[in-house]
Amino acid sequence: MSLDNSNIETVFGACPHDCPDGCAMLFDVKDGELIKVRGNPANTYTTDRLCAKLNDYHAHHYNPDRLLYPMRRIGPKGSGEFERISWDDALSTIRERWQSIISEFGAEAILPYGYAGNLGLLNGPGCGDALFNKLGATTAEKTFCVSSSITAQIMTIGPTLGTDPESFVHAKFIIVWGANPVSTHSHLWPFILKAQRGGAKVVVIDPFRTRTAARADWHIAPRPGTDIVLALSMIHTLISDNLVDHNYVRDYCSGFEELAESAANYPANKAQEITGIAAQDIRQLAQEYAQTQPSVIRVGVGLERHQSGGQAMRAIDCLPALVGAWRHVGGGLLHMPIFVPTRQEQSSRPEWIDPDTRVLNLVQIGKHLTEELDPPVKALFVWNANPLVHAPDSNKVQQGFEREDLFTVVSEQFMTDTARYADIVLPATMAAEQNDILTSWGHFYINLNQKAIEPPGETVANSELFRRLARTMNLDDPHFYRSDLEMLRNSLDWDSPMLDGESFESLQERGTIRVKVPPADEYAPHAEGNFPTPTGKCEFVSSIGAESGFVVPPFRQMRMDKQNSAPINPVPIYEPNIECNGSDDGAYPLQFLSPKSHGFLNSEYANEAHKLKVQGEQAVLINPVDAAKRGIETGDEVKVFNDRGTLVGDALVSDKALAGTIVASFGYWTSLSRGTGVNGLTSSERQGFAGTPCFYDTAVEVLPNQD
Ligand SMILES: Nc1nc2c(c(=O)[nH]1)N[C@H]1C(S)=C(S)[C@@H](COP(=O)(O)OP(=O)(O)OC[C@H]3O[C@@H](n4cnc5c(=O)[nH]c(N)nc54)[C@H](O)[C@@H]3O)O[C@H]1N2
Ligand SMILES: Nc1nc2c(c(=O)[nH]1)N[C@H]1C(S)=C(S)[C@@H](COP(=O)(O)OP(=O)(O)OC[C@H]3O[C@@H](n4cnc5c(=O)[nH]c(N)nc54)[C@H](O)[C@@H]3O)O[C@H]1N2
Ligand SMILES: [Mo]
Repeated sequence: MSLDNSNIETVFGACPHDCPDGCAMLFDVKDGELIKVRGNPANTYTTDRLCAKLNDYHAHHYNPDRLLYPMRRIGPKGSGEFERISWDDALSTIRERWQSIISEFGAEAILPYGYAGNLGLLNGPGCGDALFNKLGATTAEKTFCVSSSITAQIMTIGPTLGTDPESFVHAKFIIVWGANPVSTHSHLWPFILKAQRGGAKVVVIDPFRTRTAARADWHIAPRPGTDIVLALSMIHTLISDNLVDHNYVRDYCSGFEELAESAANYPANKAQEITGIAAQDIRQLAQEYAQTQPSVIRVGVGLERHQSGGQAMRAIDCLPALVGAWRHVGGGLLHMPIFVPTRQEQSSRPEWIDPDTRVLNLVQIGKHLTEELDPPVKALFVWNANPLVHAPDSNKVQQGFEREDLFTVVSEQFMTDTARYADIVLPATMAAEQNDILTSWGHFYINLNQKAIEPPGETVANSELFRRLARTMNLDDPHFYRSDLEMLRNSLDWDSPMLDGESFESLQERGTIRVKVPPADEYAPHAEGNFPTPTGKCEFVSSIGAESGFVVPPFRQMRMDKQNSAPINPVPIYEPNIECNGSDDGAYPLQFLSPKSHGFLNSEYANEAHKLKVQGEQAVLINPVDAAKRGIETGDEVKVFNDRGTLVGDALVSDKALAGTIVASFGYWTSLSRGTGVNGLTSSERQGFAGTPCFYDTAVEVLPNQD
């Protein structure tokens, strides 16, 4: 902590949001008040700049709508009518209800619902799991995000950090594939821009002309869900045009023949029919990608939200090895450099789970709450999550939350759509009011977050929340009673070579540390193979995951039900979308995409007037061809609907949306909307491999709203 002459104390902060940028921050405090939040320039990736959402983050802490006290529901579920109660009252109610549910239905009738509203090692996704593991509650799978793409990566190139985002400046050909960094991880963009200004060609592959696509040298807009065909066709061109780095493939890869066979199904003409991209463009893309080294690919999560999204990732993961891009600094692929040495057992304790314990995937929460289950879910505990906005088929989710016999507790900062359905609401702190360590899923740094101000009202950090709950439930394992400091010290494996020379003390001193890999200007992690797969090779034919259909990523208690998951084809193959399969004669001829907004962070900030003003009301982007057919003009109020639900928004007629698709941003709250949020339309039925929901395989119709 440093003190300067203006009486401003500055401590280290770390952005807790679920975002690949994971910014290192500085909290400025004066007279006990957080007066400013800044980027910490010591982090050369996230720098002193914060994103549009966080640049007034101090004010977010003082939002008058924050929940400050425990509350009990007094009106009907969903009404938002609550009365203040004490923590003791809240905790004893929870104990009584849980105990009676356990004695009548068994502990599996309790379902924990924690997700990624906070990514900290103390307060993040897994932080409550140990308590529920100990109670014998149902185990929750959480496969909302990156589950299939990270599984694909582990199956192909292994749990590698991949290309350092800071070395993108050395690339000469950059493909941004199914990602929108200008909006969703804006600290990558300056590195791409620097490369572009130095002559690199930037290609964006996205059905929607995003802010990122608009800045690209070449925007390629495939039909959603067909990236696997595009990638396999590129591979076919690489092979037929003799652009493969055969020495690299011979020395460091396996399964070339099988991959070549799968790719041979998609010569450019055939791929054109499926993807909608001209055959000539597909060939040119493959040729330039191979011949312009270093070439690098940034993959996002957009393309995994389809039936063959995971397999598309597998095929894309093969590309840099095929052209030898890994040989170069700035070449290769960046997806999720999450493989820093955290000690997961500090939060969740998988060894406490009885192998027979029921596993439910939270993606299907609506189904679990409304259909018959044995035992039924009688108690839900929600933290770090807003399922009524983020989970698919949200009308069904709401129906489940309306159940009078369901005892729901929600720990929240705001009265979200979900909190409105709680029986008990517990108030949660924000970043500057708590301690944590943050790793990132977009860069190579670890950031310390120091408590800067006193928590308002009776808010508590998740770490303290679960201490209180453990005490309430009379659990005696010391795991539950560690102090924040003890947890902070132990949340990383300081003996790992990746943290060589660093310690908790050095993190406290500098606030941000880089894992011990060579500097970005020298780092070429797979110049000589060394892929952390079982064979040490880039596995075009995967040796893992194929049978069980899943790989447990080394973070988040994600996929558990080995038995219930479909086997994964070990060679990338194409499976067409199920709902949006190209026939446009049905009642719902359009494909509905609901990517991230520019102005919100998932559903966070969507309740703040000034953020809403910047982001704008829910817009519905529609291609001029589709708009003309329906007599829709920009500014018209339209309804987008299918059998599951109806979203109401303002039409924006634009060729940014590919013909045949509708684009509406994710994040808006149903309680503040004219219809539902985007997930009123999506289905929870179909999941790609490793459980990823097919959010974007959603068929809809759009019409002027006359209701
Ligand atoms: N501003 C902002 N930033 C965020 C978030 C936010 O809500 N707002 N959320 C955070 C979170 S949780 C995440 S996971 C990341 C996600 O960040 P991104 O990886 O950028 O993910 P999305 O916006 O979901 O999708 C990216 C793009 O994929 C495109 N897409 C959809 N279908 C396909 C397809 O079939 N093929 C291809 N090639 N592209 C397709 C969409 O049109 C979209 O533009 O962003 C994080 N950062
Ligand atoms: N249609 C569609 N659906 C999507 C997506 C999409 O692109 N389209 N994206 C998906 C993706 S990638 C993701 S990651 C999920 C995101 O889903 P979530 O991770 O659930 O994200 P949010 O909806 O922002 O909800 C996080 C909640 O946690 C609360 N919170 C934050 N910090 C704390 C804390 O310290 N303690 C407690 N108790 N609460 C806290 C916030 O106030 C917020 O209400 O949504 C998924 N759903
Ligand atoms: Mo996400």
